[in-house]
Amino acid sequence: MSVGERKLSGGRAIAEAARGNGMTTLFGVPGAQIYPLFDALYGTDVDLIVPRHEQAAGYMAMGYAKSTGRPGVFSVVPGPGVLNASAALCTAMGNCAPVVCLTGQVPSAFVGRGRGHLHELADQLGTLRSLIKGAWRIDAPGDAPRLVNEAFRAATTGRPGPIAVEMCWDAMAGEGVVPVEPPSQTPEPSAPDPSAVGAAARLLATARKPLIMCGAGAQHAAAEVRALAEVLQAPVTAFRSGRGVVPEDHALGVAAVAARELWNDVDVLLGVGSRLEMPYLRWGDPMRYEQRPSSGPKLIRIDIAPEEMQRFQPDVAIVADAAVACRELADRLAKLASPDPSRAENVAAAKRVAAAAVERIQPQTAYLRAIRAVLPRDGFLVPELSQVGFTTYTGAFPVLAPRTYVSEGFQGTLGFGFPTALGVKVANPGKAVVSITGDGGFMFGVQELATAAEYDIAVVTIVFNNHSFANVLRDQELQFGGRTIGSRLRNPDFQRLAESFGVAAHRVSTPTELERALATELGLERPALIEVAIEPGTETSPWPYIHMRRRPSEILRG
Ligand SMILES: Cc1ncc(C[n+]2csc(CCOP(=O)(O)OP(=O)(O)O)c2C)c(N)n1
Repeated sequence: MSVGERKLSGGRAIAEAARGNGMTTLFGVPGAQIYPLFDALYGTDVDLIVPRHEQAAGYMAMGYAKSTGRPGVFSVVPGPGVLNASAALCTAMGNCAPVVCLTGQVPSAFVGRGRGHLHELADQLGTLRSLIKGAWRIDAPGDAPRLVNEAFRAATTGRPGPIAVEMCWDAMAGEGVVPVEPPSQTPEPSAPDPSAVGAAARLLATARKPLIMCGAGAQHAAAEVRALAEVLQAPVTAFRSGRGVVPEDHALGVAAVAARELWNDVDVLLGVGSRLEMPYLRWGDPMRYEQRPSSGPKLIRIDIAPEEMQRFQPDVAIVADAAVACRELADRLAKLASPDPSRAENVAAAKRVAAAAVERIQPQTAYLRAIRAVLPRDGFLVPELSQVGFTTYTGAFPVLAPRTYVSEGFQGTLGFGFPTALGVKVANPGKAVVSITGDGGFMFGVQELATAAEYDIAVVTIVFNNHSFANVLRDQELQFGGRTIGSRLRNPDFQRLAESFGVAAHRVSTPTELERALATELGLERPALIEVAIEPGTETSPWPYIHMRRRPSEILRG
């Protein structure tokens, strides 16, 4: 062995390389093929959190990643472990979350033989590659530093996303000579094409009513987006993943309903790290695929992923990091821009319309206001597919800081919320974290009450219990002549259930009671569940204020 080389098991080589790349917490469920990886954590400074289902390991890693921008790492056994975590992996992919999955594989002699070895999948790498950003095998301990570095680099660069690495059972247990390799370095973002920046600046300089729409790709660029918005006096909006880049209580921060009120008059739309789902699918026709928007404002897009420019093809494409591109645009526009002086009043008026509109979505808006009243500005909210969760899309819950609204992304994965919130709290121990769920979605991950109690993860989970999959129930009542099927739920007693796990519990039935109980629990810093009793069928549909074909002011007029 030469200097610096050591003899290590495959599992230890992976663990050390992951630690070198910043892994301080591993979420995972052990099993035979990955024992050496878990053993390598014994006595180290890496915190191990073992959830009660592999899906939660994936969601916790996603919550960790989304709330910090740093990679979230989880480990599960191959085959069923990977498949149990696969909805979380798809969700992380849709959410552009830098997640690294460390898994095993059957013994090398059995790969591809179809012999039915423990946890065998016909093609685990192929399966994973069809779902996530990348997946590869580490054949020998000596390859681990390079290939684990590559996993962290790939997860975090370009458009972030999940990466999986697997190692065969014998290779992970066996020893090999492992070279010393420095951890991967984040490359400096490359400069955008100056001619594209110039073309965008020219369009924006003459725009009278520009709008900026952010996605996940803008979360690290809050200062730059805000500076650009102020130069242009352009309102900044987002649907889910880009919320909080400009706080929604800033004069230029507008959530979805206010943005829709402004939309018909927008002459230039600047998308920043966003798929632009809201204007073209939610406010347009979700069934019609358009490669190039056929109507609406001129479109400028800033995106790190060149392939994104082939989807909603823009008039000007800037393939670049959002922070770099926005800074360059703001510099150029500082002298060129001549914002419309009436824009500020225009935006304020749209916000007033939005406030009146969301007041109609009751009781959800009243409950969201109660949560906002006690959640600090930098506290996190993890919504969930539910009546109250959907209502957050409208702006009824203003998002006030980057990364503090951790949503499900386009997969719309019911059940993601509670376990994701646990990962957010692990990554942000000093911050308040609230998870809101329906009774249906909460039960997808109810077993994680044990994880919250065991590791003292002080998430406050608010379960809005309407004894139904309320959205499904409403759709069946409205669209299927009242033939409701499979949408009513008989639930456990949530208070007693939580208490049996050692989690504090409350039951409330008004927004004022919720505000009081939440304030108490946020002060106590302990895992807690608050059940909100909701009479089935009493929640106003939020959908008229999400899929808005018309201006909200027109919807309000009836
Ligand atoms: C993985 C997955 N399964 C099913 C759905 C379809 N779905 C969307 S919302 C919903 C009902 C959610 O019910 P609940 O969590 O009780 O919230 P509520 O709407 O009643 O407030 C269902 C079944 C989904 N989005 N994701």
